[in-house]
Amino acid sequence: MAEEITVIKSEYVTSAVSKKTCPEETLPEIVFVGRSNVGKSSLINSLTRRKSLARTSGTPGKTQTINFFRVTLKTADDVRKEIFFVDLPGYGYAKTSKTNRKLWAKFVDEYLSSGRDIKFVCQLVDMRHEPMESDLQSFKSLVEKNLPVLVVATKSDKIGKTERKKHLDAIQKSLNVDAESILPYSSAKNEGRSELLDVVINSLIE
Ligand SMILES: Nc1nc2c(ncn2[C@@H]2O[C@H](COP(=O)(O)OP(=O)(O)O)[C@@H](O)[C@H]2O)c(=O)[nH]1
Ligand SMILES: [Mg+2]
Repeated sequence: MAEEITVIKSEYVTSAVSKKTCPEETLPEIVFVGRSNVGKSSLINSLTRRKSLARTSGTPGKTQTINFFRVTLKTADDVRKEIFFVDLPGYGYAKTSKTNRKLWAKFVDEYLSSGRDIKFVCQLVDMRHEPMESDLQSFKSLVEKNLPVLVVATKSDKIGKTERKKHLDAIQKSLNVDAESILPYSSAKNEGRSELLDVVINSLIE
């Protein structure tokens, strides 16, 4: 393990607004989902070591498209792999209307069920708080679709070392997953980056 994975290229491909506007190209896909403002765009920027590949914002609820990024990884033994990172629109934005919420669910559901080569989904939750009802719903619907899910606990830099275990335990309990299925991540400090890239590479091999 602890293989050195490097991201040698990353580029924005497209923003899809329907199943039809997703890229025709097939590549293995790693998907990121979570509440607005949980840190999805920051995570993609951290993984690719790009400052603003995915736009980040202090104002939640902006991204209502499925954004595709083509990423080239290189393993320690110089094997190159192309994949898509897929940034789903954030859910749980309080100011969004019911109609919008339904449209979101339909669109995301369609994408997740359309038979694309999804290797796994990162369900992001804010490490500072217990998962909210919308997080539980999202997680449950991924599991129901038989998609492998990795829970990524974001903004880990905002939690003191002594408080970490308590917060991770609460998330674990609430989602009813093993401790190994939760990865603490800090985009600010790149904590969890090499671990997540390892999971990505392993998902391509299996
Ligand atoms: N301290 C800290 N702030 C973060 C981290 N990740 C994201 N943020 C901040 O949280 C806000 C929302 O992040 P963003 O990536 O746009 O969230 P998104 O809506 O899920 O894409 C921004 O102000 C980020 O700077 C992190 O790991 N640590
Ligand atoms: Mg975003």
